[in-house]
Amino acid sequence: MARRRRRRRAGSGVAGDPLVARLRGIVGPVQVLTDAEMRASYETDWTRRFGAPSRAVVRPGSADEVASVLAACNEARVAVVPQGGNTGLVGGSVPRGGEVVLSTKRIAALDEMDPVTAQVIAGAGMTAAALNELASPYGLRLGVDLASRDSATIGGMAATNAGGINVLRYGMMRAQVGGMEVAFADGSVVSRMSGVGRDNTGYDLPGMIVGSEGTLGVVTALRLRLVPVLPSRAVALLAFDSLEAAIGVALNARNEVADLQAAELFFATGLELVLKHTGLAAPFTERWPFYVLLEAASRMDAASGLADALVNAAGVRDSALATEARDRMRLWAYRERHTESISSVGVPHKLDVALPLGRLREFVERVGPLLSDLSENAMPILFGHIAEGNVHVNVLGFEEDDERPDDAVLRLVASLGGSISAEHGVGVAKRKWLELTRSAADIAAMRAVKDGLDPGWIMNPGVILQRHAG
Ligand code: FAD
Ligand code: 2HG
Ligand code: ZN
Repeated sequence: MARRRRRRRAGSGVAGDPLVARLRGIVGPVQVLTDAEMRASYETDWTRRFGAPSRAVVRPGSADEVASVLAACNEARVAVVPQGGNTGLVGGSVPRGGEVVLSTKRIAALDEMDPVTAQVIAGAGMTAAALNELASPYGLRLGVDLASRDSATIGGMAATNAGGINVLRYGMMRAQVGGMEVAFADGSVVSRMSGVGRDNTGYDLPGMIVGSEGTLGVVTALRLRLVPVLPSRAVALLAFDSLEAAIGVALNARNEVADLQAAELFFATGLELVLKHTGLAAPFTERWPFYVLLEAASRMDAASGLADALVNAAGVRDSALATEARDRMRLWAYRERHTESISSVGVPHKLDVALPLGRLREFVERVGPLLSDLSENAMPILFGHIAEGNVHVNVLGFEEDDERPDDAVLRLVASLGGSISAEHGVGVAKRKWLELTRSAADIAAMRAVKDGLDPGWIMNPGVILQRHAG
């Protein structure tokens, strides 16, 4: 399943490829990339674990062009991999070999900004950071925030139902989507963009496209609900020597800090890698095994609510509180720079899982020994969004193709009643383990949807589902 990138020579056979000629006719010759060097960045994923050569990379500039590209590929029965910012972490945004990559990067225009309803309409290829920059003069921003904000597109975030750091306050991407335009494999385009507050006319197609990871259609535009930019922000970093205390304080904060918008957990192993990679000074004079980061935001004085709630928090061994932007960013860096720091030392197996809150501690305590039993080189690094029990288990020390760590961790998660796919998606990385938490009837229903909307299985085949089971 996981594969090392094997590059072949540029555009072999492309000169006479009738599909490539047709795609050039649709989007213009410059927007169809066949040269290996030009295609390279579209063919390897962020983790460096997934990717293979594509047939071509096509960069349409409008929904109509997307629809025509899909219709052409459908007729030719050539698979299409939709791609936004290519920051996905489960191998769903890059080819497995020979597909057409459909990049949405050129479909990134702002269509409408409505400060009265606090909604925006924009092209699917707009990045989260660009959207926030456009919304900021109106005192608004996207309710989902994540460390990949500069590259991740709103289309990709909808396609993966992205979560990030503010889910406990604003929900995941599905909660932000107020309307959607989507192109299907047969070249049809469905637009549900009215923004009417109550509309239950039939099936919720946009709701189903959210989280479908490019397997049902290509999102071309979105109407998104925005949230206010809250000017007063405070971040607390807390150190613990007991996991139970760390989890307890973080979960209590959800009830006790009215303006809480983030609650994150990380561990000494991850912090050490971050310090080494970034050169940041350690947050405290002493090293502690467990760290919780809390952020509150409000119109006025977020700090006092946070500080009051923490005054009697049990088991806190050291703490830092920051209100100025530079200080807040420094505390956040200890948490947000985990992903790049891990990547700087190897290619990890990334297992984005969620546990029922009551089983979180048991999971954290069992997962390390479980991996050590598999290999003495196992190096698990855990961190995540603790309010929803979302743990990012990154495992170093195993070959890329060795599925044992994935299998062991996902089985443990399932046995504890958790989810094997919390916010990054299933992609190709976890497809094999779908049955752990989805029944045969459930998978059959998903297949029926896939068969109905994409009968030729050209939309990102192999992501979430394999055409022929197994
Ligand atoms: P891509 O990576 O290009 O694609 C992801 C999937 O969506 C693929 O299956 C692709 O086929 C499909 N897709 C993309 N665009 C479309 C479209 N327009 N229509 C249909 N399908 C499409 N994720 C989180 O949820 N929370 C986090 O906190 C978080 N933090 C991250 C931090 C870092 C440093 C990195 C590198 C990644 C992080 N991610 C996080 C993962 C990633 O950023 C998200 O999954 C993001 O939503 C992907 O957006 P993208 O535009 O890069 O999509
Ligand atoms: C985060 O929360 C992202 O920082 C990335 O979801 C997680 O690298 C990871 O495993
Ligand atoms: Zn995350």
